[in-house]
Amino acid sequence: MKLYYSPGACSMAPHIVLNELGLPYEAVEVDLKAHKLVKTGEDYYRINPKGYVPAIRLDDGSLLTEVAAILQYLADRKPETGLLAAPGSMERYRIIEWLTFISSELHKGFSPLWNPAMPEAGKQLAIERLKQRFALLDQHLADKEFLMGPKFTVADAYAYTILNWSYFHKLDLGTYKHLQAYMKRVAARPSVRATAHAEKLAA
Ligand SMILES: N[C@@H](CCC(=O)N[C@@H](CS)C(=O)NCC(=O)O)C(=O)O
Repeated sequence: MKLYYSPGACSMAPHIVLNELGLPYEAVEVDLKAHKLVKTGEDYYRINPKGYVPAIRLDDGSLLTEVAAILQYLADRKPETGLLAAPGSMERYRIIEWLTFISSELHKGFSPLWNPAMPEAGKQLAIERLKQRFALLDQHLADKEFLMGPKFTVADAYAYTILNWSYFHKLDLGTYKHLQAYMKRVAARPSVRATAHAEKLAA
């Protein structure tokens, strides 16, 4: 299996999950400005017409895209790890509920902050909206170790990856004590440390 990624991008979520699962994979770095593979200069649009990461090349040669779909595919390779609940269970729908929230409310909520053409007022509106989501997460995590309770799941890999962008954009998580503690807890996991190291994000 191949994972197409860019350091610190949303592709970090499947990268963390691959390390959690201990599945064999090759990580292929994409230059997102040039839309080319860093090592070979190959045109990334020829690999993934969407042009964005993550994408995974499966052993049958097919390509799977979209973070939420990739995370579910990966976790289903090793159901015994509990990174995702059994198909048809209510727990699984709860995890999908989180994946959808993270994708549409957090991941895409950050988009205006990455856009250099976005006026400052637009960025401020996006920040206000994100802060509402942070407050909700903070409340949820007040009595939980992870989003689903005591167990780390694919939703945590995705949430951590996206919330990590707060530091880059200098959004202070200090007022969200439970969320801040959660970020530290997830960052300390061997899979997350290994991913940060592999993506050359670790100090
Ligand atoms: N809907 C996609 C969005 C992926 C996405 O936003 N990828 C960003 C990095 S976090 C990217 O590659 N942007 C570069 C581009 O769109 O050209 C998903 O959920 O996987």
